[in-house]
Amino acid sequence: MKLEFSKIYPITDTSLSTLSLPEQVAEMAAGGAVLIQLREKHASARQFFDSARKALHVAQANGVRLIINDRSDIAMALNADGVHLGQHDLSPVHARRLLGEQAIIGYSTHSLSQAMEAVKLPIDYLAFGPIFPTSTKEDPDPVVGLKVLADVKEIAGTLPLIAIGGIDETNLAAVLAAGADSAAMIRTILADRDGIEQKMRSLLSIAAGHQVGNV
Ligand code: 3NM
Repeated sequence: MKLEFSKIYPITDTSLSTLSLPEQVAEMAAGGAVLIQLREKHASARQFFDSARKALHVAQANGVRLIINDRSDIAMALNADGVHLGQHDLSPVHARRLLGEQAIIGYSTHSLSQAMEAVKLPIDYLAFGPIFPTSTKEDPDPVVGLKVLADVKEIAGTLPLIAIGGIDETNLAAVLAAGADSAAMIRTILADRDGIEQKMRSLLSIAAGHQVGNV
């Protein structure tokens, strides 16, 4: 499989951290991240491209794969590892056409019906959320909860399932127990400017302690 998932999928955010994108990537990589998503909702395309290019150098120097949020064009121009698409972005079919077979394409879904449609698309992982309330995303979809996450696991089958939205140390084990292959997180990881590396390590160790059927 072209995509090896860690149980923790960190996402950058320059509105929640005073660190730059390359600095956030460096900290996340130091803490053990293997796949990082660059999410930048307010920068212009050119600003995002410039900081993403620096972040990609940091990621490559650390053997980490980098996914660009929303922007297939920026992912393509940078030759990044892939793109993460929302329901209003270019569709996975067209992103695949642009980026090619090797690119990692992730896709956000927020309901059972969206998940059922998503599994027919040329994607490498399915994201589902928000599992819990989140203040990080502007205008989030309704909270879906752990029970529906478990239902989506059935729909996803062997397609990696990433849970997102309000996940932290207190609920991570329950999210993995419900069937998520990985938990994507923003605020929990970035909250303490000086503690990103340490937070990554502690989340990875909580995730490593989790065993299916033993929660
Ligand atoms: N997407 P935090 S929830 C970016 O439901 C994003 O698809 C969501 O941030 C979805 O870990 C969300 O700080 C925000 O809650 C996740």
